[in-house]
This record gives sequence, structure tokens and C-alpha cells, in this order.
Amino acid sequence: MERILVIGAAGQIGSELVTALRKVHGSDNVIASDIRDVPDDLKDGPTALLDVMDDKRLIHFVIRHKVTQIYHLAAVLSGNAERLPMQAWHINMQSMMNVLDLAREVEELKKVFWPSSIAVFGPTTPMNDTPQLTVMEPTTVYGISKLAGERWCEYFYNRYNVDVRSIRYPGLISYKTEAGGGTTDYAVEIYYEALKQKKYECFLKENTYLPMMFMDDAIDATIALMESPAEKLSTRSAYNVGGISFSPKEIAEEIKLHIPDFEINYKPDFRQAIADSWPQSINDSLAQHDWGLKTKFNLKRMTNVMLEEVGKKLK
Ligand code: AKB
Repeated sequence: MERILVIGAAGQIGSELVTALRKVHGSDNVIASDIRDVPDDLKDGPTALLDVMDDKRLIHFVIRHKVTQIYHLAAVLSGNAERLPMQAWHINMQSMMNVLDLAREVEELKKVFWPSSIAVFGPTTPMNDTPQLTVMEPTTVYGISKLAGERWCEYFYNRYNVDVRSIRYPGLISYKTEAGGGTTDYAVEIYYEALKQKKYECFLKENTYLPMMFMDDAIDATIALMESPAEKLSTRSAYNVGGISFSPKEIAEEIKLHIPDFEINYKPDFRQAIADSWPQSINDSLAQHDWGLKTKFNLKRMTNVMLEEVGKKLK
């Protein structure tokens, strides 16, 4: 029987992953932890206030609760990281090292998931259909921390046999918990603003294409990777995962099919340079081959769900 600890359970991925993991492993076996209180709907199972930066408390917690798997999702995202680069580097790297080191030391802790990002790529990377193995020269502190993190994951696997697995997430779109501090967040905000005031001021230019994924697909992908037999995995850094590629103009056009008087205007800020340094679309054939990545949501289907669900929340 698995005992799973999700770190960062109050965040955009964590709040949906906990529910999905509880369906697979049972509510009592998935501990939802964060430095802040987790959402009420995660209180149908164990919860904990836990700071991943506090390595001593973390190790005691993991031993006491007989944790066998950790999903470490806490991170400072790209936009916020550019505001406070040194703090972001410290939090992103130290928290990851705490978890990897723990997995090296605690024998019962068998598996770790750590999220990477398309931010590992940079302006010298091929922009379209970006391959799994390619030039990686990220120019953001977030991207540098994710690339360094990938190298550490592979190192811990090779050197200490730590079973760590990772995905390079594209921009994630969800209605349950809002994202915070990312460059791809516009693609979530736009649905809220379209429903609230029928207009949106976008911080990226209209033709900025980025890889994105609806949260349901991202959760399915994460669990598929973690459930996959170890011998099927051919990389221990992180897997490319593509999803959908669209621009602010295209998402606005899709929204207009539902809200004809929706208006968008563009006021690019510092996040434009971040977006310009990232790929526009991703080749994820290795993830398909190794652990059967499949996605279900295109822009149209995602927009239907987002408008319906965000609409219910705003009532
Ligand atoms: C961000 O925009 O920072 C994140 C990411 C692509 O990792 N959503």
C-alpha cells in the first residue's frame, strides 16, 4: 500500500492532483500538505501544514507517516521569479534538494515526482516541435532552476538510485485553483475576465504562441508517468509534454464564439520577453512511446469547460 505526500497541495496542480490520487490510492493514503491551509474539499483525507524548506521537520514527518511517494509541487513560477531572482533560486533549488536528499536517506520512500517546465528551453532552442534532446540555454531564473533541477534528478537516479520522475509542463489551464506568478497565466485569467467584464488586457502580444495543457490532461499524464514500470523510462531528467499550442488572439476568438462582445487588448509587459524565449510547440513523442502519454483536450473543448466551470464559480 502506498502512502503519498503531496507538497504544495493548495497550489494549481496540487489541488487537483490530490483528488485524483485519492481516487487511485484511497483518501486516507494521500496527505495534502502546504505552508498554508489547503482548500476545504481536500479535507476529506489527511492534511498537514508543512514547509518543504524545513528539512528536519520534513524528514521526521516522512518517517512518522511512513511516506512511500512524494509529489513535490511547491515552486516560484517564472514571472514571480524574475521579480525576486535570488529568493526564487533559493526556494526552487533548496526545496528540491531537501526532497531528493530525503529520498536518498529514507529507504521506505520509494518514488519522487518533481515538476520541470518548458522554461528549461531558451531562445537558442528550436521553437517549433521542440525535441526532447536539444539546445537548452534558458534565460530566466525559473528556467535555470528547472534545468539545474533536471540535472540533479538524473544525478540522484544514477548515483543513489533515487526513483525520481519528471515532466516539462507547458502552461497549465484550470478552473479550480488559479495559477500565480507564471507567464502562461494569461490563458487562465482571460476566462475569468471574459465572464466578469467581457474584456481582457493581455500582458502578451496577440501572436505569442506557447504550449499549453488543460489540467485534466496534465493530471492524467503525471499519474501515468508515476505508475509506469521503471524499466520503461528512458530518461531521468524530465519528459517533454506538448498539449495544445495557441496564441492570445486564437483563445480570444474561441471565447468570442461564446461571448460575441468580448474584447481583448494587448499591453505586453516584462513577461513578453520570457514568452519569446520559450518554445511555441513541443514534441512529446518520447513520453508517448515510454509511458503512453495521451491528451484529450483541444482549444475548443477546453474553452467550453473553462467557461462553464468558471461561470459556475463566479455565480
Ligand atoms: C510559468 O508560466 O511560469 C509556468 C510554466 C510554463 O512553467 N506556467
